Amino acid sequence: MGKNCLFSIPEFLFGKRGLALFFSLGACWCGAQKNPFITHMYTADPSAHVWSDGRLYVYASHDIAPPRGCDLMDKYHVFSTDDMVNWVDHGEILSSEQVPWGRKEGGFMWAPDCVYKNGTYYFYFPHPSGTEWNKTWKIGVATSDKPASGFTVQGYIPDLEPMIDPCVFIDDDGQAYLYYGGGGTCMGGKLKDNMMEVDGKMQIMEGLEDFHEAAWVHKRKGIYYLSYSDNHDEGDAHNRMRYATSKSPLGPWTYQGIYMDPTDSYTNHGSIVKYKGQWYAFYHNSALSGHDWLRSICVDKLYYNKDGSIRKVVPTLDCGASLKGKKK
Ligand code: FUB
Repeated sequence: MGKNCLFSIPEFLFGKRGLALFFSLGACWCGAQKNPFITHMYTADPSAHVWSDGRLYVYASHDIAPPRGCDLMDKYHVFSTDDMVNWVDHGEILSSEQVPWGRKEGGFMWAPDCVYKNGTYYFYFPHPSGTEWNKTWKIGVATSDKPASGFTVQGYIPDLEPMIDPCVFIDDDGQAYLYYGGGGTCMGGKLKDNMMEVDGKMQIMEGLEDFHEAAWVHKRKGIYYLSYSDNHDEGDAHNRMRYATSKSPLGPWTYQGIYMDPTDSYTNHGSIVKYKGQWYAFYHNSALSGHDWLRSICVDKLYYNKDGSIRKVVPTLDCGASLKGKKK
């Protein structure tokens, strides 16, 4: 990662109605990748995907100041790039006000994911349906024919246990799989072709060690990788990122180890994606705010060993972002 970058440059701003909202963000004068790569707002839980237009898109949740844990997070933004340096903020794609079945108090739009299938982008988001948020989580589904606008809520995936952090992975044969979890349990199952219902039963993902949340599945050389955050909680150092592998998308999984040590943030949440021949690990930290619940999305290169194991990702910081005194 390049160092000594001084500026983010907003390049284009268009009116809202009918026109796109573009900010070219994070373009350093030195032309290098930087962390955090979004600095005009607080962001968390990056789900990264490469779509057929050749751009890499990141679907993130949005921390809002002043923070109250993760209660007030009520909207999502999408960011994209074609060079890992210049990022476009496509604006808000969904808020809790647009969820007909959502809790009346709003908030709690937590870690989302998005997949593309047969001309439609499916955006999956955890959101409670009741005031008692912890017992009423649903996995909502919104769709659009565009990757970063026009999303309409279609409903939620029925008959799921109330847990969070959906990840949808589509295998080479076109079969889609849903993963989600919380409270120490990660579950996975097949999705029907409509992408809104589970085909059969969700099953516990066996073989993970110390699962907390933030499941993410990717495939490399025929091996499935399930990555997630753990329950580590010591002093100021919190969630680590771990992973397990399998020859099957639903396990059983073989635990492999930690691929990222804690950042300065209480939580971590990652996605792993290949772009233009390079693998990347997305995650978040609290570098801009020094506050656990005002997080910022980051990315660093990820490398595999010859045996397919993941080398520890070393988080980088630059462009003037500084770690401030820790606030909870
Ligand atoms: O951002 C809200 C929650 O914090 C996410 O759903 C978890 O993965 C953790 O990052």
